[in-house]
Amino acid sequence: MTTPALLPLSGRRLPPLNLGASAFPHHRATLRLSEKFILLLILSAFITLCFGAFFFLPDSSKHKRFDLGLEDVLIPHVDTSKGGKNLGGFLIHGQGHDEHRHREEEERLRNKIRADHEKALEEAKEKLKKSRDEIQAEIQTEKNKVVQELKKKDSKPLPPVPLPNLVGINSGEPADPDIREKRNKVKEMMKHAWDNYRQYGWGHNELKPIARKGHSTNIFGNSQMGATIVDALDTLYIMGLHDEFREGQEWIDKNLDFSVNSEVSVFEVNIRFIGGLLAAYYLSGQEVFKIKAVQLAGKLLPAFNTPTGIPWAMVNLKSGVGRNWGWASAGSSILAEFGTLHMEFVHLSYLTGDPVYYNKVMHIRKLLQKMDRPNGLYPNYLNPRTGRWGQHHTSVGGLGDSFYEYLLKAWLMSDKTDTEARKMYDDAIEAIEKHLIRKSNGGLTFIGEWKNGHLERKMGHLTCFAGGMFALGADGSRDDKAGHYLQLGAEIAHTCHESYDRTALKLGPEAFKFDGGVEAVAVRQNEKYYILRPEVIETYWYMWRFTHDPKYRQWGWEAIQAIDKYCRVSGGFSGVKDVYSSSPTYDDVQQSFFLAETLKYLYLLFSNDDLLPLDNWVFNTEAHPLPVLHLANTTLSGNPAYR
Ligand code: DMJ
Repeated sequence: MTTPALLPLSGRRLPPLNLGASAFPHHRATLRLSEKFILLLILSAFITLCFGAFFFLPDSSKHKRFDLGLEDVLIPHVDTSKGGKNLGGFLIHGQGHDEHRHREEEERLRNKIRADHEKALEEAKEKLKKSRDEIQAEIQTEKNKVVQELKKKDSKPLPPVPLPNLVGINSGEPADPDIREKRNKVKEMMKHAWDNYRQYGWGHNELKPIARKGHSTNIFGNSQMGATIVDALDTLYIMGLHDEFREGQEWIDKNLDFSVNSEVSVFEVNIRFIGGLLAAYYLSGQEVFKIKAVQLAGKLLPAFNTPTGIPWAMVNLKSGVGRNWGWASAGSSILAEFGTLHMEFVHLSYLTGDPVYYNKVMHIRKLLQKMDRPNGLYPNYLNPRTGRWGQHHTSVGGLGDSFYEYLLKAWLMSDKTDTEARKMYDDAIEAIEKHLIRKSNGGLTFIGEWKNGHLERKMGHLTCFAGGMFALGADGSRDDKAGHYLQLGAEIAHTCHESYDRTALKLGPEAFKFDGGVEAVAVRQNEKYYILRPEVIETYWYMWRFTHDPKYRQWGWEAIQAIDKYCRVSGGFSGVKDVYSSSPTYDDVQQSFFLAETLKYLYLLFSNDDLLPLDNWVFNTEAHPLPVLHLANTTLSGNPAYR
C-alpha cells in the first residue's frame, strides 16, 4: 500500500532526474569549461551590439531627460536645498544644474565606455585568432586544474575513529596435518586464480581464463574497475598472501578512480567494492582503502534521489543519473538490492562521522516497516516513484535473499542492540517458514518461491545460503527456538548437498526442482550451470562453526575436489554449463566472487574457529568481514541501538 507520508510534501511528483546543478559542482564546472568557446563568441557579438546601439540610436536626451543612476553616483552633489532628494544614501540631482558641466561629464563618460568596449573587442579578437587546438588545450588545462582540486579535496584525511576490537585476523592454523593440507590446497587454488588474473586480466573486472583476457559485465558499467582485485583483497590477507595483497593495494592506490562516465549496479558496487575496501581497511589498517570506500560511497548517493528515497538499481558514477533495470516489474527497484546496503552504510557513517549514509539506509527500513505485506511476506519489487509493491513474488533466493540476511546481520553487527532489525528478521522468517518452506516426498526440506499466491517448488543455488543464515540467527531467536533454527539450517545444508551429489560433476546446478517425482535436480537446460557460486559452501561453513559436525568438512572437501577437477583450467577457474554432463563445457568466466567468497569460505572451513570469530566479525553478503560495532557509544541520531 502506498504510504502518503512518503510522497513529496508539495504533492508534486519529482521528475526521475531531480539533480540540480548545485548537487554536482564538478559536473557544473565541466560544462562551463566545455562551452567557453561558444560563450566567447556570444559575448563578442553582444559587445558589438551594445557598441552600435550606443552610438547609432537617436539621442533621446534631446527629447526627454531621464535620471541615470550612473550620473547620480558620479556627480557629487550635497546641496539638497535646490530640489535634490536623498534616497537611501544616494543623491539624485535636481534640474537646476549647470548644463555645461553636465555635458562635459557626460562626454567623459561616453569616452570611457567607448574605450572599454574597444578594449574588450580587441581582447575577444585576440582570443579568436587562436587556433581551435590552442583553445581546446586551454580548456583542457582548466579542466585538469578542476579535477586536481577535486582530487585534493576528496583525499583529505578522514577524522580518526577508535577502531573496534579486531581479533583473529592472523590465526586459524589447524594442528591436524590432514586439515592443514586441505587448507593449503585451498590457498594454492587462490594463488592459481589470482596469478592468472594478474597475468591476463589485471585491472579488468574479471578474467576469461580460457581466452586469457579481461572480462566484464554490465553490473560494473563500461569501465575497468579491477573488481577482482578489490573483491579478493581480504581473502589474500587472511591466507597470508601479503605480496599479492600489496600488489592489489598499489593498483587501487594508483588506478582505482570513480570519476568515470559509467553506469554501475548500486548493490553490486556496494557489496563487492565498498564491502571489499572496508574489510581490507579493517584487516590491514591501510588508510587508502577507507578513503576509496568513502569516495565511492559519495558517488552512489545520487541513486537515492527518488521520490521515495528507495534507490535506483543503477547509477552513473559521473553524472549521478539513476534508473532501474528494464526487466524489473514496471520500473521497480529490487528488494535484495536496496535492502542490502545497511551493513556497509552504517560502517561508512561510523568511520566518517557523517550520518548521511546511516540516514539513507534507516529511511529505507522505516519505509518498509510501514508497508502492508501480503501474507506477511516481502515482495521482491518496490516502485521507487510510487512507493508501491510491484509483482507479488517472494524469494529467499535471487531478488530477495540478502535483504533477510542483512536484517539479521544489522542486529549482530550492532552487538545485538539493534532489536528493531532482529524483530523484522524474526517476523520475516516466520512468514517464510509458513508459506515457502516445505518437505519433499523424499524428505528433503526446501525453500520454494511465492508467485502471486502459489508456491513454485523450485529452489535456487542462491537460496542455499539460507541454511547458514538460519544457523547464524538461531541464538537470540524468538520463543527460544534456537534448536529449531539450527535444525532447519542443517536440513537446508543437506538438501543443497543433495543437489550437488545428484550431478555428474558433484557440483550444484543453478536451480533444482521438487516436482513430479523430481527431487533436488535441475530440469531446464538453462538451469544446469554452475558458475563458481559460494552459497552451498557458505552454509557448510556456518554449520561447521555451530556444530563441528565433520560431515560439513567432508562435503566441503568434495566441493574442492570437484572444482579443482572440472573448473580448473591452465588460465584460472571457469564456470561450467552443464553439471549433469561428464564432459563439461566452460563458460570462460572466473567470477570475482569465486575469490571473495567461495575460496574464502573453503579456507575458513579448514581453519580453526579463532580466525575471524563470529562474535567479533560479521560477513557481508560478498563474504567481506566487518567488525561488530559497539554503537551504544556513538551518536547516530535515530539509531535504534542507541535509544
Ligand atoms: C554474490 O555476489 C553475493 O553472494 C550475492 O549476495 C549473491 N550472489 C553472488 C554469488 O553467487
